[in-house]
Amino acid sequence: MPDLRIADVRITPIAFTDPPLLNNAGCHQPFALRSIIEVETEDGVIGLGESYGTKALIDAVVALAPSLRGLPVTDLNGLLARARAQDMGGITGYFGVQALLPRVVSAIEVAMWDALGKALNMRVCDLLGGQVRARVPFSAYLFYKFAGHAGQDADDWGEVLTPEQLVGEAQRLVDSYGFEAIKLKAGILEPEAEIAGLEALRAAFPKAPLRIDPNGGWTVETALKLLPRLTGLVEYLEDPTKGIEGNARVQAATDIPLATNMYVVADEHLPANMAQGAFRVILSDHHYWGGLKASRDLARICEIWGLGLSMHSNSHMGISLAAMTHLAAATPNLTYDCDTHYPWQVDEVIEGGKLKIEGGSLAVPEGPGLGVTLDRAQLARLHRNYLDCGYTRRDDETEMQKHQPGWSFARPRY
Ligand code: GKR
Ligand code: MG
Repeated sequence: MPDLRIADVRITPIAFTDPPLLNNAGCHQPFALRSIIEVETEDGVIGLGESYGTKALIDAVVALAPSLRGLPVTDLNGLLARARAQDMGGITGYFGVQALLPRVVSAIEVAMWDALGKALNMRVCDLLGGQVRARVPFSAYLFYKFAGHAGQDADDWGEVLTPEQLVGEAQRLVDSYGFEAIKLKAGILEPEAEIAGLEALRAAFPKAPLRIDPNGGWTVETALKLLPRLTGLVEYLEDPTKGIEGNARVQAATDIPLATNMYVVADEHLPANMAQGAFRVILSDHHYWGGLKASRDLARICEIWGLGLSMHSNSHMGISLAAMTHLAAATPNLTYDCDTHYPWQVDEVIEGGKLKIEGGSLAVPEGPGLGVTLDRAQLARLHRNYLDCGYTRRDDETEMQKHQPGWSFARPRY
């Protein structure tokens, strides 16, 4: 029997290049932050995890690490208890103040699963209950974007601000990865202009399931006004307005399912969501729901309550994609193609380079655990980026002001 006790937990912040993608909070910075977590067992098996690169999360993982020594990698309750014993508080992020605890637990929990799988020569999707699909479908994730970062040349995607440019971006993503569903990140332009973008996508891709996500950037009134144009156009409407109450008003006025990765993001939001009939689809994310086990539990809750289920994404590397894929492969009631920012990233931290999304889906990586291993040279390079760029958190608002002086964050905006 292998020695499954934790000998060491390490976290390495990294920064990788990111294009000037737009969203309701502003513009992506030239580098996106992330962290790579390693859980090493007494036998020297190393499990991998990937999480946010925000300094507050890194500090919390570093503070928790010593208390995890000696804990078996199977002891998820022990992990939770030790995390609860720390005073973690919250971090201010893209969705407002977010609890740190489930994020810290998740960062380490994924690496514990990977270590267990590698120690037992079993895949994480098998440990999570068994593989129910060979490949996991992902959607094309469209962003409006500037041609280049402030003061820099245009990147090879160029500017995307018009319906024609949007169709061009979609075509490139569909041609390169075979995506079927298409998601549009909205909440940037005037809402009518964004719906015109969606209509252009419909004309260009008559069969593609479409979604639009203004990140709570519309008022209830705006969302209600747009519903007739969205009906029959989108498979779901993602976070059209702010809060459970506001979205419940929108959901009451339409048969289009409302989806969220912003307002039902923790156990305590579920009762209010069900009582008020707000969101019908949960876009789960193991990075903040408390890990892979908690996400499997969430899937069961969605099944019981008749909620649809899919996956949210942020800018990420291959360890996160592998974890999302194992989780989705072991989740029977995945009802929509998952989101991923992955095509927007050129850097990679795993051996062998980028995982290959083909035909709109990704096969579960082969091999034990998550099926991925660290490329230490890339880890060192991306860690150097982190040190050099000097960022300690994501700041889309300041970045946007470099392109449009005087711009300020507003939610709702329209
Ligand atoms: O990367 O700009 C972005 C996205 O807006 C991201 O921050 C969101 O978390 O993908 C996200 C979403 O679906 O809301
Ligand atoms: Mg969203």
